Amino acid sequence: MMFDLVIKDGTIVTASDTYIADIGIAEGQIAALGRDLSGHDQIDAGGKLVLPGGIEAHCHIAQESATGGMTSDDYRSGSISAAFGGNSCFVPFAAQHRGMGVTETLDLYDSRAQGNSVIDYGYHLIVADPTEKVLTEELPAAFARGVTSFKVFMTYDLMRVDDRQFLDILTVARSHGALTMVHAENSGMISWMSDRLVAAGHTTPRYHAPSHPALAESEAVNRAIALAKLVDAPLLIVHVSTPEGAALVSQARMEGAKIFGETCAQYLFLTRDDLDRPGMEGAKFMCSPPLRDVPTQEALWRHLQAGTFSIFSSDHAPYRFDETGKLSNGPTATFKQIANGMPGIGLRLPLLFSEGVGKGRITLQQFAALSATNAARLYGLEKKGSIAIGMDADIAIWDPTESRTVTAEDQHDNMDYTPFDGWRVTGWPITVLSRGQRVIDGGKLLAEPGQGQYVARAKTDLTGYPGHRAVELDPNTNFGAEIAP
Ligand code: DUC
Ligand code: ZN
Ligand code: ZN
Repeated sequence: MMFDLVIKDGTIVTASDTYIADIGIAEGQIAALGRDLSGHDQIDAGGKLVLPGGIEAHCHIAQESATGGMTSDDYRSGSISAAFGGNSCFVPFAAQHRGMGVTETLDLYDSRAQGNSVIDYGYHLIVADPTEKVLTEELPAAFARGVTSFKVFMTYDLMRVDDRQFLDILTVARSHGALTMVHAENSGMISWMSDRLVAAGHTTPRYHAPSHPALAESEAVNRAIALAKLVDAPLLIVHVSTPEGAALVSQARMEGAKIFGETCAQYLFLTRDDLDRPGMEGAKFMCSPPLRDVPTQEALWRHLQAGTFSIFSSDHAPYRFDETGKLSNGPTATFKQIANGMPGIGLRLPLLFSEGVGKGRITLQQFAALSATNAARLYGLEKKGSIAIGMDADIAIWDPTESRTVTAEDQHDNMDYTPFDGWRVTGWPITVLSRGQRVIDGGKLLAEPGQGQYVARAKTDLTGYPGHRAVELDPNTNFGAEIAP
């Protein structure tokens, strides 16, 4: 048989195996794995690593904040930067703000994404206004259109839900098989600390770090896990930045609760000392939760190695270092008035490869799992995340020996800086295919905007998670009250 495309002689890496074989691709899918395959088109991958295309599962693209600030990347520039960084699919957020409907929100993001993305995409829905209509009609409708993960915030006055609303969302999500995601920080601790710091004249970017104490994260992670356990709902704690938060995730997983964890590149590679750069430079390193310290980095690496974190993301939240972004409240704004977030969608995988695989911290299998496979399973991307017959031909070919020095220009995004400027990385994705089409090859973008398609996602795979049933919700032990979801 003649395939449309054959990738020849590459070293195929999946979350379980490494082996040399050819890949035959037909109609956008992997049709054969073998030797001496022939195709109308061919890529010689001898000496290269052939991995599942990366899935960037936490990024903010064409998204307004609650106060109106727009990210600098849209679906065109964001997807291009993601593709240059080895990704063939991404799942940005669609943010409901108060007063907006969920269907209206998803329609808006459809209009932003359609015709623009060069790689396949879906959305996580941010729920900031869980009205009765949202809970009973619109979240089920979102699920039906393939949006199967909902994020809530425990902090930010204009976004946060209270514990009771959080329980309602967890319960609706659970009843449909959706995954709830949470930004877990204690709101009162942060606003109390922030106000005291500013009142005492401590307003520069470095004070963003003490304004978000580690205890604010661990308190909220503990509470979020308790809420999820009460109703036996799956929950992913996003952007975990502290050893204490990670330990709580690990403990809940040991108990069999349906708890998942995510950490992000910046918490492994940067520290709060980066916030203490001259003038307003530190603003480039402001994200929430904030950067911590070197012992924290080491602890988070150990949790990554041990499997506490299923997901490793960039949390690409791009705001330029100018009046459209970080400096929109002027050059002397307090840390409270500066947009939170930093770019990194094009560097998540090169950094993890170089610092993780290259320095012997993780195996190639762990790299494949963290780049794509785990996200595909957790977020219901059934045709993605592995190299196997019948899967979409979403593939990244890496040269493990190519060394590069990171520059902002090389990110192909709409940003004017990268927090990783000057980093030296070894290992680079040289070819990226999406459904068998070349998106990136030889350092060039070959895909047209709009080539990426919306992917309706399925349920989270919870096989192997026994869960936790609170005795108070069990009719056998609550005097027969049938109130469980
Ligand atoms: N949460 C995110 O997930 N990203 C950027 C800022 C934030 O609060
Ligand atoms: Zn968040
Ligand atoms: Zn984020």
